[in-house]
Amino acid sequence: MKFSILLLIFFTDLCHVDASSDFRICAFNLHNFGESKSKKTSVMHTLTRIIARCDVTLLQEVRDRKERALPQLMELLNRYDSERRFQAVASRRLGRSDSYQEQYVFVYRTDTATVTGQYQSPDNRPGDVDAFAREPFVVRFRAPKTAIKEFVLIPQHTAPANTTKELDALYDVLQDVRKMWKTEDVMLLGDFNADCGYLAKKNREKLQLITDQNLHWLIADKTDTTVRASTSCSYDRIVVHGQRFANAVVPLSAKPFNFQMEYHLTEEQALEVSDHYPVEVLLKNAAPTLLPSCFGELTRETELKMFFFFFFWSSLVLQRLTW
Ligand SMILES: [Ca+2]
Ligand SMILES: [Ca+2]
Repeated sequence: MKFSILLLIFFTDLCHVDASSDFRICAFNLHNFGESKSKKTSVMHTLTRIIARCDVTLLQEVRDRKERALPQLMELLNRYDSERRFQAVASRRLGRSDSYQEQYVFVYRTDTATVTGQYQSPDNRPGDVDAFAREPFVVRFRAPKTAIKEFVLIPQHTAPANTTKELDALYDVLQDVRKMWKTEDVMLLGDFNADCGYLAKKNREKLQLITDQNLHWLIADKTDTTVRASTSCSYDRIVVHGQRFANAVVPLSAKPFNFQMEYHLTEEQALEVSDHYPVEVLLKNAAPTLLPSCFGELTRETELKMFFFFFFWSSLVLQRLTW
């Protein structure tokens, strides 16, 4: 009997219960990220440290006209921690004029997430054509170790002067995406400029993105997402759709990441990185599995059957051996 218990311990240890940390989703407005930032070693180092904390990071305000800054950032990320590999999926350059364009970029850890779909919102809804300055570049991720397994991220960096209109149109994009991919598990995230002078109180009450009870705003109003001590605005937001997704979120984990404080920077040094804090949220891990690394993904029922099968046979073998 002792031997069979040892054997059992051996198997459970070999196929260890995965105790990896929660899955972190981040959204960061990099404030004019391009060539000049990429030349500042300390800025690139801080960016690398911030992004390496996250399983998926939405980067906004990637300007990078010469397309060198982002590859450089990816190289630094992949050198930072040899255990973690990162890849990026980027939108095309978006904007109403040739002189000012931005890209949405999702950077993700290849061992915890894979891209299973992408969709550039065309911004051509009848009666509301060209609602967005930077129409959402929607990406679906599969993350098998999370409780939700697969989810869609809709990014948005609104044009401050047009916040209300763009947030209204964002609600329509959410409905389109739900229908197109037949999923309820959608998160909207980014610099919505949803505070201070850009979103009047009277307009909030009209926005379905705010009033719809199926939408959970995880970064509360009055949360300061700005680096400057002189401003306190809740511009950057994370919103999840549906109860299932809300239940998959670690309670109270959504917050800005104050990298200035965390990395002991002066306000001036922090502002060189960005005038925004990243915002982040944790997703719960999937229910622990008994034999994941040996047999891939199995149902709970199959796992239990296999578990007791090993236990039974190891006892039997032991009995034979000890006779
Ligand atoms: Ca547009
Ligand atoms: Ca502030």
